[in-house]
Amino acid sequence: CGDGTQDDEAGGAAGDTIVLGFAQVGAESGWRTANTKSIQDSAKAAGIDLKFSDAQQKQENQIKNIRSYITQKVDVIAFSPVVESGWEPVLREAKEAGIPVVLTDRAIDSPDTSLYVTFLGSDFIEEGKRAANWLVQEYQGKNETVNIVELQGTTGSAPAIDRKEGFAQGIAANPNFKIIASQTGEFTRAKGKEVMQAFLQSNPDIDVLYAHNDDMALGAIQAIEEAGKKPGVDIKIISIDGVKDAFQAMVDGKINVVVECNPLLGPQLMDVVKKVVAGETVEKRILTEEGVFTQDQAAAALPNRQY
Ligand code: GZL
Repeated sequence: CGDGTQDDEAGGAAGDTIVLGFAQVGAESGWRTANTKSIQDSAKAAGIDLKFSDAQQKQENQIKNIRSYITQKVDVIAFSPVVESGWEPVLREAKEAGIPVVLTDRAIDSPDTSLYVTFLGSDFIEEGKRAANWLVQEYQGKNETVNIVELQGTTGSAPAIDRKEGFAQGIAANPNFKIIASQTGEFTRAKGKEVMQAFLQSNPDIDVLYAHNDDMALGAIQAIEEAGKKPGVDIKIISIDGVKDAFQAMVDGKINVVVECNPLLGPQLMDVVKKVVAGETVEKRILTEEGVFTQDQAAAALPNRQY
C-alpha cells in the first residue's frame, strides 16, 4: 500500500532478507532437475528466501505462479519461459508492481526488453552450430548422402527454435546432409523413444539422429536397439545437454558427441538478484560457459560431471 510500513514489504521480518520468486518450467529432464537443484542450493547458500514453483511445462501455470509472486510482493521474480511468446501481459503487471524480472535459461521473443533486467543462459543457436560442426568434421571428404532425423525440443521454446536454426545453418553448405524427418519429442525420454520408433518405421535408412537434448536421445537409443540396430554405429547420435547418463552412453559407444548446455545457473542468478536489489547495473545478456565432448573424452570427464 506504499506507506512504507515494514509489514508491506515481502522481505521477511527484518526486511533485509531478499525474497526471490522462481517460476520453473517443470521437471521434464535430467537437465531441468540439475537446474532446479542449482537454484535451490544457491539460494540457501546466498541467504536468499526462495519461493519456488513447478509449472509442469504449462505456460498458463507459469503465468499463474508469476502472478502469485507479484501478489506476495517478492523482491525479484526469475523464471525460465517454457515458450518464447505470450509473456507481455504478466511481465507488464510485474513492472507496474515495481518488481524486477530476471530471465534464466530460456529467452522470450518480446521486443520490449524493459520487461526484464537481464537474460542469463546459453546461446542455443551456437549449440546447434556446434552439433552441426561435429557432423561436418565426421563426414569430411566423403561424398555420400547422409539421412538425418531430428528430435526437436518443446514446440515454441527458445532451445527448440534456436537449436534447429543453428544446426540447419551449420549443415547448409553440404547438400549431402538431408534432414528427412523432424518432430518434437518434448524434451522427454518417453516421447523421444515414441517419435524415434515412428522415424524408424517410416525411414529404413537413417544415418544420423540429432536430438535437442540427452533425455530424448536416451529414449531414442531404446527404440533403435529394439529395432535391432546399433546406436552410435548404425545410427550416429548427436545430443545436447551433457547429463551423466549421456556421458555413460558415450562411454558405451551409443552416443557419438554431446554439446554441453550448462544447467548450473544458480550461483550466477543469486549474484544478479543481489545486484538488482542493491540497485547496481547488470548487463542485459549473461552467457553461460559450455563446451563439446566426444566419445574419446567421455570416460575421463564422467567422474567430474556435476549433473
Ligand atoms: C536448455 C533447457 C532445455 C534442456 C532440456 O537450456 O531449456 O530444457 O536442453 C530441458 O533438457 O528440458
